[in-house]
Parts: sequence; structure tokens; C-alpha cells
Amino acid sequence: MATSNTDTSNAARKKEVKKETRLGLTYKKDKDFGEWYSEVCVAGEMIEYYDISGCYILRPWTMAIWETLQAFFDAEIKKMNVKNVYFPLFVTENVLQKEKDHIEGFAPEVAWVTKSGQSEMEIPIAIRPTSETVMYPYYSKWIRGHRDLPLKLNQWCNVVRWEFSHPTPFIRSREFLWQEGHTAFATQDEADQEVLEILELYRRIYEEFLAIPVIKGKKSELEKFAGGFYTTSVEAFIPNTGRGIQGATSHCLGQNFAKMFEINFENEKGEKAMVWQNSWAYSTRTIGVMVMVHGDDKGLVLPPKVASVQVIVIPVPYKDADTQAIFDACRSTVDTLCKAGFRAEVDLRDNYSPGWKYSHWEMKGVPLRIEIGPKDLANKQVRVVCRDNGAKMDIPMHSLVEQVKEILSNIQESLFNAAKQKREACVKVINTWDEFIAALNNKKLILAPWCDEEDVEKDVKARTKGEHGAAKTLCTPFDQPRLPEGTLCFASGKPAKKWTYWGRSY
Ligand code: 86X
Repeated sequence: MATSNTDTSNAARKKEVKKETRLGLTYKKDKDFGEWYSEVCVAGEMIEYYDISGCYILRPWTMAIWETLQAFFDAEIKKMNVKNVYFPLFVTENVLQKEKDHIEGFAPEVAWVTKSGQSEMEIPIAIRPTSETVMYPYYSKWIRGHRDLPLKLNQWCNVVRWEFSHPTPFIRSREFLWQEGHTAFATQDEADQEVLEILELYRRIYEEFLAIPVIKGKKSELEKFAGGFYTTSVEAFIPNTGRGIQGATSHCLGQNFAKMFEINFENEKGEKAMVWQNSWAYSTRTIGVMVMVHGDDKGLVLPPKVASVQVIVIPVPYKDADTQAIFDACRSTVDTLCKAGFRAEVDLRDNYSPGWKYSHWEMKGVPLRIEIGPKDLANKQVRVVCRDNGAKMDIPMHSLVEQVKEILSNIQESLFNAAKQKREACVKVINTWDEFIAALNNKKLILAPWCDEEDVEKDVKARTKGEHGAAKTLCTPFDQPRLPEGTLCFASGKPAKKWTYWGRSY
């Protein structure tokens, strides 16, 4: 008995070690997308699972990307004279209920603190799912006259929504990080203008930083923020699953909240008036979309503009070669690159082979690998390998900085172009219900002429309900193709008013 026990545990240990040292993903992106995604997030060291379902640890590899997006957006909104604030995490039931009309549908998602130590609290306290009710009572207090306007505040914070549908790292988590901007203006004109200015910043986050093409547009009445006047969004698309994903939203709230929270001001004519409000947010979901769009069967693929390590330098020593000289060359290469403003690191660990390191840094998605071996040293060159397409080049040391600059900028551009091409290949323009169903089954991003009636969208939802979820509108793109006279709605047969994107979504 004792012997066989020992045997088993030895075997188990051996297996464990083997598992530990084995590199590479178990799942394929094209075959098991969901499993592939979770595996990439964990193996790429972005996420660690936590013992509460729907909560994830954001590791340094994630936070560095978040901070890059944050630095960009924060600087841009400061140029618009938006100020940062921080409101409390907690909200009383009383205050949360102040906008019960639109809270109603969300109520099951609100998380409550009901105890301190062992004793029940006198009044339970909710954890913010969003901060309208937390902030707007103070807007009412702080805004008195037209000189107090516009009031433009933003906060970087966490929010909690206790979702019950399938949790997914970054995409649907019970706690996430975001910025929420809340602004108040004297006129609708100013509010309208800001909605689009913010939306443009969201487009730039996706397209310029994350290399993901997005569609700017307006949400349908059914899909807009119920508490608001109208909602604009940037919409991305995941070709593998054929699902759209809302990338960020910029709402014009109109005067709905001003009414509820009595956010009034005395205008220039000395009359009492109500403010016009906006709110806008993007979250750590952005990072999930990036993983889904660019990742491959070797792991993460990070766009150079957001990668916390853009270049990884790996020594390739041979038994009889001058290891010290190779290490020195690696260090000085990193030094040169860092001084030129790149984010470069060297992996000098002596307990891993070069091959293991290649896979490791590929898994983590580092855009560019530099290998330095004895031959490179002798030829005063380095070998570079691109993460996105595996392309290899030998670069003379003297032109290192210029070439790395060029290559990284090419990678950034070609990631965007590749993603755009893949998305375009999924777009299907349709005119009839049969074409719509066929396109939906083919995981297409559907562009259809629509009558823009809420009941028709509800009907489409009902008629497409199934195990994969119903189809809905993603947005009506601002960039409208020509709508020929007499075009009919694909779903109702009534005259079409606009082209709208439809599909399943996250
Ligand atoms: C909607 C709307 C809005 C500020 C934004 O999209 C931008 C930033 N907020 C958020 N929403 C809720 O209002 C909401 C409310 C409760 Cl109580 C909840 F549990 C979940 C919610 N989810 C979304």
C-alpha cells in the first residue's frame, strides 16, 4: 500500500512538473473560442482567476495597458477642461431609489453591504453600479447660476454589477474599472457637441491604441440608456463568434436627470432653467476586445502602442561561445532602445532555454523579439522576429533604433489593417428576412434597411431567440450608405428609414 501510494504521488509530481514546463495553448482560437480566450488571458499573465465567480485579478501586464489608455484619455479630457473627482463607493437605498424608473430593471444586479462584523447594519448600503444617484444630488447643490456651467467632472473608479449571466474576463465581470464622465451644460447644443467629442476619443482608443476598427453610431430606442435622451457608441466586432460588442458609450441625458434631481440654474435672462446633461464611460472591457481580436494560437498579440514591453531581447548563447559578451550585447541593446524611448527588456534568466523564452514572450504577446547569438555578435547585427506574422530579419546594430521604430509602427498599422479586413469580410448587406437569417447563421455583421420602429426590433428579438441569444440592433452608423427611394425594412416591409447594424452581441 505504502509503496503504491508513493508511486502514485511520484507519478503525479512528475506529471505536474511536465505540465508546469510545457508551453503553448491547449485550445485553438478557431475551434474552441471561449476556452481559448480564458486560456490566453491566464497564460498571457493578464488575468488570474479568483475564488469569487466573475471577479478577476488584473495582473501587471493588464494594468500597464489600462494605464496607457488612461493616460491618453485623461490628458484629452483635461484639454476639454474636465476635472477629476472621487465620489464614495457606497450609496444608501434611499438615494439609489431616487431614479427608480430606470433602476428598476437593474435592481437584481445591485450588491449590498448588510453587516458590519457580526451585527446587521441599521440601513443596508449599496455598492455603486454607476454613479448618477451618488453624484447628481451634489450637482443640484453646486449649480446655481449660468456662471457655474458647464460643470464637467470625471472619475476613475471601480463599479460592481452582480451579473448572473456567464462571466468572462474583461468582457463581463462583476467588478470592473472604468471612467465615468458626468457633465452639465446650459444648452443642448453644447451637450450634443461634447457627446461626439468624447465618442471620437473612444474611437481613437480602439483604433489608434488597440488597433481595433470600430463603428460610430447611435443606439436604437430599445438599446439606448433608458434614463437618457439618446446614446451614441463605438461598436466592435468579434469575427470568431460573429458577435458585436459595445466598446464604449457617450450619452446625452437630455433634461431627464435634471428633472429628477432638480438640477436647475438661473440663466442669463434671470429665468429658472434646467441643465442639459451627458454621461460617458469606457471600461477595462476594451482590453478584452483587444485580446479577442488580435490573439492567436500562440497567445496574446499586443499592439506596440499599448504593450508594456515592446521589445524583448533574448540571448542565444552556445556552449563554446562567449556567453558574457552575448549578455553584454543584450544589455547594451536594451539600453540603446530604452534611451531612444522604446519599452525594451532583456530576459537573462539562466534556468530557461532560449526556445522556452521565445514561447513565453510570444504567449505574452510582445510585439518584437530580438535574438542575439554568437553569429550576430560577430556580424554586428541582431535577429528580429515580429510577433504578429512571424517575419524574421537581420538588422545591423548601427541602424537598430531607426529600424525598430519603423517595424513597430508597421506592426501597429498592420494589426489594424488585418483586423479591419477580417471585420469587413464579415459585413453582410441584406434586404430581406431570409437573407437576414442566413447572414445571422453565418456569424455576419448585418447591415440592413430598417423602419426604426421599436416594436419591429422587439419582434426581431423574439423571432431570433435561441441558444445563441437573440439578434438586436448594434447601432445606426453615422456614416450612412445611400438609401435608395422605396427601400423597404427587412423585417416589417414598411418603408426603411435608415441602414442599421444588427447581430448577436456580448
Ligand atoms: C447604465 C449608464 C451610464 C454613467 C453610462 O453608461 C456611462 C457612465 N452611467 C449606466 N446602467 C445603470 O444605470 C445601472 C444601474 C444599476 Cl442600479 C445597475 F445595477 C446596473 C446598471 N448598469 C448600467
